[in-house]
Amino acid sequence: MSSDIPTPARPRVMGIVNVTPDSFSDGGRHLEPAAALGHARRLIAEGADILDFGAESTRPGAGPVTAETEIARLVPLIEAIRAESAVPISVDTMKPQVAGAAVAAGATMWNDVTALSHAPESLAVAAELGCEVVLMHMQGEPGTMQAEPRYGDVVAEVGAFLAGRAAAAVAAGVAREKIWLDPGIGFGKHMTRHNLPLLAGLRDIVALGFPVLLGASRKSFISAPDDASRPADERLGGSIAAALAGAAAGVAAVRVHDVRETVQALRVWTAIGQAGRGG
Ligand code: HH2
Repeated sequence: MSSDIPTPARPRVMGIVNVTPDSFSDGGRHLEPAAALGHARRLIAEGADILDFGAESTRPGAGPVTAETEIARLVPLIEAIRAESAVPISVDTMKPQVAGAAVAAGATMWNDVTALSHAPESLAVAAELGCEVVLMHMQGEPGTMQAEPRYGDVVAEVGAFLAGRAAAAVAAGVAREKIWLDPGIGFGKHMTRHNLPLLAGLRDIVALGFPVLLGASRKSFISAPDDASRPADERLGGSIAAALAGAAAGVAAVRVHDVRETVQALRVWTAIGQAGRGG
């Protein structure tokens, strides 16, 4: 017996490949090019639908990285994966030069935590590249954003910001169907007062009419309702809980470190949604 309840398709799973010496969640384990390539291959084998390569950490206090360094870390990896797999590749960078080099190497998505506002030419470069773009919300700057984040209504304010950046991107010539939105969990958000309401209010962000990417994996808000002493790589349960909250709200993709476990959770969630009454 089939269910009458419409079941949303499961969100796609974006696997994170950090090529940084100081990423908050995996401590730069993948800085070595060979290690990063091996990690990317493993995430593909585990069922990643998209890979997100980043070479600059946004962790508070992380040192700046030049465009040349980012390009030198990213391009060989993107080329190597492109040569052996058709998996869509995203590049996590705020620098238009890096996005351009990554797209030339085979990336098809520019994931920008500054929502194309870091450089004056970011919007025009995104239009020119013609790739998909992720516009993420952040309050403040990476180095200081967690000092004292303030909102009246966090869901409404993040939604208004994202709608404004999407309009700016369209005005600059980015095709509407290439635009993704991301509420930016942990980016200038109080652990519980802002991150949890944003996760609870994701439907309002989805209702803006663009695919939504949710990045909650291993973030520190997970330790607030749990054991605050747990390090980032012991937050799998909370990461999956957040991914399922995203799935229920209709997000299009989740950005995660633990691909195999997240794919399994989403498959089971989808199967439960599709199950009939039984018997
Ligand atoms: N979070 C991080 C980095 N990039 N991009 C999007 N679109 N959404 C996110 O939530 C997001 C992101 C931070 O996570 P991680 O890559 O694990 O750490 P680091 O910034 O230290 O590289």
